[in-house]
Amino acid sequence: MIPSRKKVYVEGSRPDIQVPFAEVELSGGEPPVRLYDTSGPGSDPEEGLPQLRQKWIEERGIDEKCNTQLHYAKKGMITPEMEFVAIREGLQPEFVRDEIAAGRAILPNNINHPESEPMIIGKNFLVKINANIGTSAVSDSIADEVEKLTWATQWGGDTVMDLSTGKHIHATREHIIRNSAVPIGTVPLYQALEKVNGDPTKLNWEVYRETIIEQAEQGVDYMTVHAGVLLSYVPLAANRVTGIVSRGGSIMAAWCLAHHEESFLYTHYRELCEIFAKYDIAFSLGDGLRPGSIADANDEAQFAELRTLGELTKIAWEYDVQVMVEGPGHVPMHKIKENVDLQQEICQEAPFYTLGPLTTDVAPAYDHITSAIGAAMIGWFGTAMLCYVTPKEHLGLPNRDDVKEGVIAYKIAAHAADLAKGHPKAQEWDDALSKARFEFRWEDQFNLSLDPQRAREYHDETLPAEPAKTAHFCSMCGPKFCSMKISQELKEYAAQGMAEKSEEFREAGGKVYLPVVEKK
Ligand code: IRN
Ligand code: FE2
Repeated sequence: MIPSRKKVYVEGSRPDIQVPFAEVELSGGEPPVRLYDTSGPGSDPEEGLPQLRQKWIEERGIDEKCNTQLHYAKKGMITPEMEFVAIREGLQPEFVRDEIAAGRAILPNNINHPESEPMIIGKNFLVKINANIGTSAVSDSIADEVEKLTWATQWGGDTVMDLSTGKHIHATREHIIRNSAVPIGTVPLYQALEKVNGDPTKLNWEVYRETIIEQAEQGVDYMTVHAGVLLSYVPLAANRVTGIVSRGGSIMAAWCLAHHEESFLYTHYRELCEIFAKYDIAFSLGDGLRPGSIADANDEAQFAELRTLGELTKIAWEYDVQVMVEGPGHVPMHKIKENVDLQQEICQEAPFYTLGPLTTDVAPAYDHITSAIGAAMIGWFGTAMLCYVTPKEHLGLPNRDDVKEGVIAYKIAAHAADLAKGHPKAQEWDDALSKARFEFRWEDQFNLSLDPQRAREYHDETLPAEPAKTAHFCSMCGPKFCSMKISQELKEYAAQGMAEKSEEFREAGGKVYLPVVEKK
């Protein structure tokens, strides 16, 4: 939890539905503001979190075949999980149920991850963000990854994907899941590849299936499955500037070419649906042929795969399995809208989950910015979740600072989209901060911001003294040129009667800027 915020809980229709919010206390008689809170209750990494949902899961009873929220929603049931997200989003439980039943939203939570606090991904809810973490062959420390999880959710990550490769994959994931109050996603293909010593041609359905079950048992909530990379699509990417940039996509393309066979993910897809239904794992249908450069955006390879993802979405629904669809990548601004519109049409409004997109290729080291621009746009157009990009994208594995930069950049994008979409709760937050700014309640302004710590630090860099926290100016314009100060005085004039005051104003020489009162 960000210091200066207090965790409060709102109780649902039963005492064990306790929905967390981050409350910001304000001065000047203003009511406190309650913000959506992803930080979780906090845990001892060795012990893990309490099992919040265990009772709800047991009460329903575990069915041999299907335990999904989609299944319950279709039957007209409002589960405690659905009520939880309704309170979280400030919406009616019946609306939540209906959106899930229609496939327009997913509530990802594996029955083996009872520690998770329910959340929802869908275009009619707050736009969510995902943060990727994970060890690689050149950097692996379990403690570091658990710490990154806590860090990413503290700053607002709604879900976290563990993309670990290299050693200790199983143990790293176990620690992450047991300590995670947010849904955890993975790309099981990465671990399957480790099991065949990194040679994609040695992969097969059996190894993949075994990996899926191993991760399902641990409690992975959603899995990226690159089942749309078909043998016949691989040549479509041959003439691209950057070919296939998706890790999963390139692994499957290599397998298809080596065997000259249809992808085993595609041919065994129905078996996957059966497994996912049992654990309530959601599909995140991978975009293995997403564009990896501005030049390749919206090309035939990308849209051919999207059509297959539409077909796979419908099959998942036959099994009552929840599904979202992954999207690009690198896309210039004028080609972004087409991506959402097509995905929504082809996949019958299943939630879209995109990686950025990056709106230009020329700013390595700043790709959290190039991509947050695209993310804000695509979120506004109806994308439900945005996968963050850190400043290290294309350059290296992100460290703790990069994770924070990425999360904050994406919180900005998601919130900007929420405002543009008119989400009722979004603007309350802006209004509270704007008012604090206008009234020079500096502490309130810091505390309400996405990154209170940095806001305060930047302010204090030039005006560290305590009185500056109530001063009616900052060092940007100084006391003489502060527009907010001047407008406040204009407001006072207005209150006193415009006509009289404008007379006074003219008499005083008509100067907009007020003289500085020199200290003696
Ligand atoms: C999201 C949307 N499109 C891709 N992503 C994420 O990118 C995906 O969920 C995963 O976390 C990451 C890497 O995927 P590839 O490169 O294996 O496709
Ligand atoms: Fe890229």
